[in-house]
Amino acid sequence: MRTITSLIALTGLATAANAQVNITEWMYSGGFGEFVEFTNTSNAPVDMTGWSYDDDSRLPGGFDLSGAGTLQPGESFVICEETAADFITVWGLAGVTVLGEYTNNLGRNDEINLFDNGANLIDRLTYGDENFPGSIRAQNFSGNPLPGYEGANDVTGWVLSANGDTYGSWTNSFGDVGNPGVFVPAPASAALLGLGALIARRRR
Ligand SMILES: [Ca+2]
Ligand SMILES: [Ca+2]
Ligand SMILES: [Ca+2]
Repeated sequence: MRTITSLIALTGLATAANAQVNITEWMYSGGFGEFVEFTNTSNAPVDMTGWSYDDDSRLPGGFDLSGAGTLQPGESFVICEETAADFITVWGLAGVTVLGEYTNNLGRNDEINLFDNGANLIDRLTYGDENFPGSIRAQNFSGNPLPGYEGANDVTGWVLSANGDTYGSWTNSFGDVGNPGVFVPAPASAALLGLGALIARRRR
């Protein structure tokens, strides 16, 4: 029995160590509320049972992400403040897991925290155009990471969605622009463009 328990513990550890789920998109305010997207950026499935999210504290357990089930490599899911059914309708989604009606509130300057089933912090994005001058304000247009910025907690490497961009963004029925439920990493050239914009801003 002890051996079995140890084996399970070991397996759990191995899973957590290999688990790589990242914050890949967020909108703190829009015509249709707010949302956050998470993506399995590893090459192995990740069971989200026991994982959680919070943007009001740095403590695990704020909002349960177990409902996301097992995420296949490259698969994304979304959490939002509206009902999941309404979110799916408004954005015209198909085959995307949406966990709705969370009671947190993303503000203009805030922090997204992702915890695994062992209460370990897996990813964090601290953002805000007021706290980080020159960074994006993800209002009505969601934010997306430039290549290499997933998991870096550096919002200066995030860019706003634009209709038809390389992230696959579109406009929902409330006029919000984003790409919830799919994560298409930007081409490496986008990093150069982003860097150019940063340099231009610093020169000004
Ligand atoms: Ca908050
Ligand atoms: Ca909000
Ligand atoms: Ca996305």
